[in-house]
Amino acid sequence: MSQPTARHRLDYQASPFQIDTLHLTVQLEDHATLVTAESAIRRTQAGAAELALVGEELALVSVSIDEVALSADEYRLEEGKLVLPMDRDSARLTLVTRIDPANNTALEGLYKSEGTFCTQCEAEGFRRITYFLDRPDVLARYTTRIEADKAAYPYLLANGNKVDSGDLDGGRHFATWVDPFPKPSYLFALVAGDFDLLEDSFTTASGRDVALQLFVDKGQKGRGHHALASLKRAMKWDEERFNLEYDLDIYMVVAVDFFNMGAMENKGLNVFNSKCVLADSDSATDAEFDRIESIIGHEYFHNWTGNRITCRDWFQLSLKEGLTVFRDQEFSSDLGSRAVHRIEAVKVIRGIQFAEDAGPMAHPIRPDKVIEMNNFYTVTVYDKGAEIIRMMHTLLGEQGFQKGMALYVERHDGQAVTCDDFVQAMEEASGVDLTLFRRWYSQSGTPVLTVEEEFDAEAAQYKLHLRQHTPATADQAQKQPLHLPVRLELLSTSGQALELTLDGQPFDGLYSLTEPQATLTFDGVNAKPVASLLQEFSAPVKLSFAQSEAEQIHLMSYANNAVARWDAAQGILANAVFVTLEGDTPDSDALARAFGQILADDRLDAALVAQMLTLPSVSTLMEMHSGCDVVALHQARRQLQTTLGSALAAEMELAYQRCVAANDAPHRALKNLLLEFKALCGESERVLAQYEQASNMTETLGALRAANQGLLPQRRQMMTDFEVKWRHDPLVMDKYFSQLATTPMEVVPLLEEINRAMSHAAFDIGNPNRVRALVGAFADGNPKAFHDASGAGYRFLTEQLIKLNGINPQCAARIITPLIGFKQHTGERQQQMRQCLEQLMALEDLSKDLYEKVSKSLS
Ligand code: 7MF
Ligand code: ZN
Repeated sequence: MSQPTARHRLDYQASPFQIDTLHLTVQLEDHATLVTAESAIRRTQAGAAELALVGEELALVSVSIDEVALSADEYRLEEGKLVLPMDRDSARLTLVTRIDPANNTALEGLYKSEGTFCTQCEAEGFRRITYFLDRPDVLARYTTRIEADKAAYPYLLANGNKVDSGDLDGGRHFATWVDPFPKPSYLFALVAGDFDLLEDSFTTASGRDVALQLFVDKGQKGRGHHALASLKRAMKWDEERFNLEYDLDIYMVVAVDFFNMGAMENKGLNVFNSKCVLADSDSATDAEFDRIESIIGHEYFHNWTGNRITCRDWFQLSLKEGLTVFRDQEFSSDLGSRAVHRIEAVKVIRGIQFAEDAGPMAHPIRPDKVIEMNNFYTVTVYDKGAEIIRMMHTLLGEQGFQKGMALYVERHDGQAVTCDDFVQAMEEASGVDLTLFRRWYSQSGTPVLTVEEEFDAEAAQYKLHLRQHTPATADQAQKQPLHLPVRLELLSTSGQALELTLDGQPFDGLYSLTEPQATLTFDGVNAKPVASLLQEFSAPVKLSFAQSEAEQIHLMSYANNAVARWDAAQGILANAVFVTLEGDTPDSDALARAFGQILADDRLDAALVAQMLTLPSVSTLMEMHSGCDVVALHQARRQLQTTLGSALAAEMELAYQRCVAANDAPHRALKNLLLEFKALCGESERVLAQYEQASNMTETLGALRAANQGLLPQRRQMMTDFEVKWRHDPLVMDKYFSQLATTPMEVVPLLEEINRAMSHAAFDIGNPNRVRALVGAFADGNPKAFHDASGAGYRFLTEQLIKLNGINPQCAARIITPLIGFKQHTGERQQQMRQCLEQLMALEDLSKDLYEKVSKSLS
């Protein structure tokens, strides 16, 4: 096979032709689905005489232009392309292609999931349905006629409104759908199957009624109510906060079992991974309920930020994704705890995105060079992208930001645009200069903000010296200074926030750093204050600021901002882990006093207390001290948990009892965290009792996790009980698989158990949820076994990747992540990991998806 080639952002060229309408007829059959595509072609570039359409895995049946059939010597079929003569200003093109949905294990294009036909077209899956201008700047009006067996597929769905339906010969039937809004091909969707249907309706602010329909597997109706209620909340919120209203008469959501991603925002017809919609309290945790609400919101919010206004090219992906993640985060924060949601977002950036910046796949939120687009649906594009939007929100304020949004929507509705068009609208509407800010779109890497303080008691002056520096990344050697909004607060020794005067002006707490360095001079400061810097994580940077433990404890108690208090707690805990790693003992009395006070304070939000007491993840800690021994780090983290658990045993017991009494989601979060501390201290009776008395999945899973993490004697009995109860429910079995895969056992016996699980009736290597629950959780969530010095964990992952390469390359490319970051590990491990990567590199049929990641990591 020829080596895959990269595409470059700067090579963008407008399409010489547009397609204004597309009439699709899809005659569904398992192995021989016929797709007839009639396009209205319009020439947009004088002199263009050939039309090049892209297509993959298609059998071409016939071609005609303006009703005249073309013979095979009148067109060219090249690798992935169909080139047609088109020396005319407009034409009707009719293509017939044949596809094989039942053998489509890649789950891109049209495929069969259990008994359901469904599609996934983002980013470049539409080209597996027909030859087309499969690029987001080609916007067409779609009409879709679906034909299928009526008994097996009573529901035939596509984008827009249903305009016709009826019976056909041979037990078949049809439905025709018209989508009035021009859209790019990646938003096309088609579903055919048999479902339980949940229905509701929503009246928009302007008084239009929208029919809401949720299609789920037969028997799953009871698990759909939360998603439908979430959808109505999302629709209302977008009207209130963003003044954006839904635009069609119907909004459909379909849950499917085989899906590569979480969900997809197809116009009027969202397709969801069933694990991201279905929930009841018996089978889903509180965290999953929250996640469903946010994903339902995310896909709904795309209707404006993504669908009505879309991306010009795929390098602009963050235009819709960064913005829509920002919007779903705000939705969750307005409806629930703002501090806890902010903390969750910060953890993703520090634990996952910083690692991506430090690894071989580093890229700016607007990438410059792509081999396989599917590899760029990353935490950088999504979550760092959302941080970039959030910084604009910080700089412009809510009012300025909303003015910018209004201008963006008014100016670009119905268009395919660039990230720069968005920034331009924000800048014009608010009058805030974003010239320098734009660098966030083109520069990769994590800036380090180094701060030194200086206090002059005599002059009553306090100074902060700020310096920014971005280390080189794999993709970019040279870095420039960025525009960093730095939110800060100075606390007095008694814990009061100081009224600040900066350079003679009243200071509101937000400083814009635009230079490589700057000094902030605060006057009238009589005693050395304690600085709380980068409050709310006001910029996605690493902060380097030497503070004593006493100062951090001061912040943890007195900072006015809850995220800042959490951040101080995390700093204390991270230091204590590193002290333990060095073989020293942290001052457990001081820790116990500080955290004991938090545990005892029943006025605090229990979910926030849980966040404060959660030790930074191993990946977050690795990002703080790259190159350290990951297994030793994991052990040190464990040791500190045990130390805290025994030092605070009495306080934890009291808090646990309070949580039992309160019995709501925030208290369940804290209760499960406390149970894990107890398990690590060997309190096995308590764990078993919670398992046996559990009245919802949150409590059950909390107990199961505690038992497994603490390797308690009861763990096997509990796991077996769980398996017997849920063996016929694959979504719940995913929790079982993940618990097993993340158990901190020795690698050899663990891999035996994992291999046995792979032949469990509920396991299916063709289902991405199962693969992620078992193989992904092992590689990503079990540092002890995965990184075992023998290399057995790496070799197991490699075996699975070789299988998945031929089944579902996108799924393979997702779970390879822990392997390609090998350069952050110790020498011995690097050797073992490199060997595995070389073995993959030598595969004859290595997919583009894996090739891009493996080749980058080895170079
Ligand atoms: C919330 O972005 C945040 C991110 C692409 C598929 C959903 O709407 C999407 C799709 C991937 C990774 C993450 C998310 C999505 C996709 C996602 C979902 C909910 N356009 Br790949
Ligand atoms: Zn999205």
